Amino acid sequence: MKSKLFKFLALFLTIGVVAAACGSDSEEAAPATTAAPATTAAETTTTAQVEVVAEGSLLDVVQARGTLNCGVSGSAVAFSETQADGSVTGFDADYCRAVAAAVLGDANAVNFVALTASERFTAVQTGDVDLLMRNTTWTQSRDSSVGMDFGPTTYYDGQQLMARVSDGFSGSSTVADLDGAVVCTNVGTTTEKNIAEAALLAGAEITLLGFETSDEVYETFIAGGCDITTTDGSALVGRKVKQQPADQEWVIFPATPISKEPLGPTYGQNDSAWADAINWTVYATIIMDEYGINQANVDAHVGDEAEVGRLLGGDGELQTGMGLAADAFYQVIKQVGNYSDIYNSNLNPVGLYRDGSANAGWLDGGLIYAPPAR
Ligand SMILES: N[C@@H](CCC(=O)N[C@@H](CS)C(=O)NCC(=O)O)C(=O)O
Repeated sequence: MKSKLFKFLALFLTIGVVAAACGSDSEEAAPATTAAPATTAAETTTTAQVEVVAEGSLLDVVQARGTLNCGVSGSAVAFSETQADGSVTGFDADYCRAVAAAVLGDANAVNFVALTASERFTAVQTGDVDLLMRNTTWTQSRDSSVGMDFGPTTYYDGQQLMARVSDGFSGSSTVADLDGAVVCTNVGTTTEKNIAEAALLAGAEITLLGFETSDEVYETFIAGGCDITTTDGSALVGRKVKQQPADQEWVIFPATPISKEPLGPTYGQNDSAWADAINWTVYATIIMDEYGINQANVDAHVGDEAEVGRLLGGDGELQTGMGLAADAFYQVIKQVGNYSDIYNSNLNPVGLYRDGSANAGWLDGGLIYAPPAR
C-alpha cells in the first residue's frame, strides 16, 4: 500500500518538475533537476526510503569530499567580500563556515565560489556549489520552477533606493519621485523586477539600466551615469559607507522598503538530509543566542541539561541521527559563533543593528525564531 503511495508521489513529483520547468521564467531559469531520490524511493519500503534518500544526499558527497563548495557574491559589503589575500569575510561567508563546522567539523573547510546574481542558480543545478549564501531572496518561482529549496531566513531585508541629495532627493522621497530618472541595478535579481513594477504602479517613467555586477552599478552611479541605484537595503547601507565620495551625499529611501527580501541559505530541491543539516545549523545559532550562549562562553555549557545539552552533543543529542557528529553544533558555536556573534561582528561595523529591526529575536519583537531542538 505504502509503496503504491510513494510510486504515485514520485510520478506526481516528476510531472510537477517538468511542468514547472516549462513555465520557468527566463531571467532566472536554470534547468530544474529531477527528483531522483524520490523516484528511486518509490520502489522500496518506508525504512529503506529514508536510507536511499540519505545515501543520495549531498550531505554524503560533501562529507566524502571534505570541503563545502559555498556560493557567495564576493562583493556584497559586510555579507561576502573577497579580501586581497583571497579570504572571504562577512555574514554570509560566516554562515558558509558554520555549515562546514557542522558537517565537517572544520569551519575553514570551505571553498568559496564567487557568483554573480545571474550565475547563482545554475551553479547549484550543475553541482558547482553545494549551497548558496548569496543575498538570495526566497521567492515562489525560485522555490518551484527554478528548482531551489530555501532554509531559514538569516536576514530580513527589503528593497530601497539610493540617490544624491544634490539631485533633490531626501529620506521622504518616494517611487513617484523617480519620474524621468535613470535607475541602475544588477541583473538576474528580484530588484530589477520589483522596481519595474513599483514604478509602473506609481505612474513613474524610468529608464532601467541592468549590469552584471554591483561594482559596475556603483561606478556608473558615481560617474553620474544614473540618478538612482536600487537593491536590498542592507547592500545600499554597505555601499554608502564604503563608496560615497567626499563631494557627494547619498540618501536612502523610502523608509518602508518597496519589497520583502527574506535572505537565507538556498540549495537544490528535494534533498531532505542536506536541507536538515543546513537548516539546523542556522537554528542552532539562533537557539544558542536565545540562551545567551556564544563563542566566548560555550565551553562552560557543554554538559548542561535539556535543550542546550542536546544541541551541544550531550544526553539525548539528535545530531548523529541526522548524519552529523554529536558535537556538530558545539563546533558551530565554538568556531564561528551564535546568531548575534555572526550578525554583530559583520554588520554592526556598517551601521546595521538588530535592535528594533525585523532581525531582532522573537522575544525582542523581531522575526528571528527557531523551532525547538527536541
Ligand atoms: N536579494 C536579491 C538581490 C541580490 C543581489 O544580487 N544583490 C546585489 C546587491 S547585495 C549583490 O549581491 N551584488 C554583489 C555582486 O554584484 O556580486 C535577489 O536575491 O535577487
